[in-house]
Amino acid sequence: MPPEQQKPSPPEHSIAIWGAPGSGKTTFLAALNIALMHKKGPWRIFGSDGPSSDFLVEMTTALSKNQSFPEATQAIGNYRWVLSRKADDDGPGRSLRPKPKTAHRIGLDVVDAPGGFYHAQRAKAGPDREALLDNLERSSGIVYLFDPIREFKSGDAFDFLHGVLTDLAGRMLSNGEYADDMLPHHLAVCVTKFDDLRVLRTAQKLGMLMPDPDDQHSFPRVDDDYAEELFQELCSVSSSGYAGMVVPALKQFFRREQIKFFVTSSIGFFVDPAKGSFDLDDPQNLLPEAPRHPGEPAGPGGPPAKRYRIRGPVYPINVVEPMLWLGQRMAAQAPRRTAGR
Ligand SMILES: Nc1nc2c(ncn2[C@@H]2O[C@H](COP(=O)(O)OP(=O)(O)OP(=O)(O)O)[C@@H](O)[C@H]2O)c(=O)[nH]1
Ligand SMILES: [Mg+2]
Repeated sequence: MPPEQQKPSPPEHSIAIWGAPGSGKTTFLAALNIALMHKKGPWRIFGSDGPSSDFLVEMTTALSKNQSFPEATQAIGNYRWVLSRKADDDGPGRSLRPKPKTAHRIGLDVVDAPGGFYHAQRAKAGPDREALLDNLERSSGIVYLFDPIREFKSGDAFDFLHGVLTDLAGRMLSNGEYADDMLPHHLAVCVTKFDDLRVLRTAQKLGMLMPDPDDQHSFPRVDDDYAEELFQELCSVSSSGYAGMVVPALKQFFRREQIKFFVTSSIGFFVDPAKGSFDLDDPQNLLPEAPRHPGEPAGPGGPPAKRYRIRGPVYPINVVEPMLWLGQRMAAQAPRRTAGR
């Protein structure tokens, strides 16, 4: 490659994915590549090393060709990716030696941990709790996933938030480095599983559904401006009643102007391949899967007892947007000094 075309590696911005077990963290990451391809926009993603590339390839295949969800995560996974924006194509230049076009890159170092590690009780979180906190401290962006379906059944989102949040605040704020005593991260708060009928119908009842003008299937989506309101509404069906404390807890420690809400689905809605269209009366894109053996139990804090397969092609909704928002915000910010770097 001629020297003028060589690009230095972009600075990496660490992003942690935070959420209860089964809230959809790994599926969200798995859907990223597919989401970017569907968008046909200028952004692409590729791995900076072999294992990070492998994850993108394997997960894209699992979600699309095999129509299967990832297994519950067992150990902290670290993926180094580059989000790259193609240089604008401004047509043939007049110069005989046109300047090579330069892509815009955002380096991401993404950490995905088993949801159980976030449990408020250290004994339940296990020995990797410190490693999890190290990762959160090093990250400048966090994707926080709230799963309304789990909340409806188990009502424990707050349990998987407040212990780690308090520990993180203790680690990062106690030495007075931040004058406002607020955590410096950018935080993308994502309501997951928007495709689930209970979430979709709630949004519909509240008059929040609008077709996405940018997609050929006119899938409904909830505008980011209403995402926080939908989150609050879904909290009211929490089986423990504690979900209402999730957003106040986040706002206690993260700066309001650095939080953005999104309503997301990693698998999106079902499109009948024969008709090629979306039907609001038959939107679900997952099917229950038979147990692998009779009486198969749920693991401790692990995946739901009932397993699902994906029904048709995956059309992720609002999966790229939180990552790009974080990536762009972090790239615009001066790098933060962090302990342990
Ligand atoms: N309806 C719907 N279900 C989803 C979606 N994403 C994930 N799921 C369901 O949630 C389950 C758990 O998803 P994972 O991505 O493994 O969740 P996780 O947060 O990584 O779980 P741990 O690794 O155990 O912490 C999947 O097996 C699916 O049943 C989605 O976009 N829509
Ligand atoms: Mg996982």
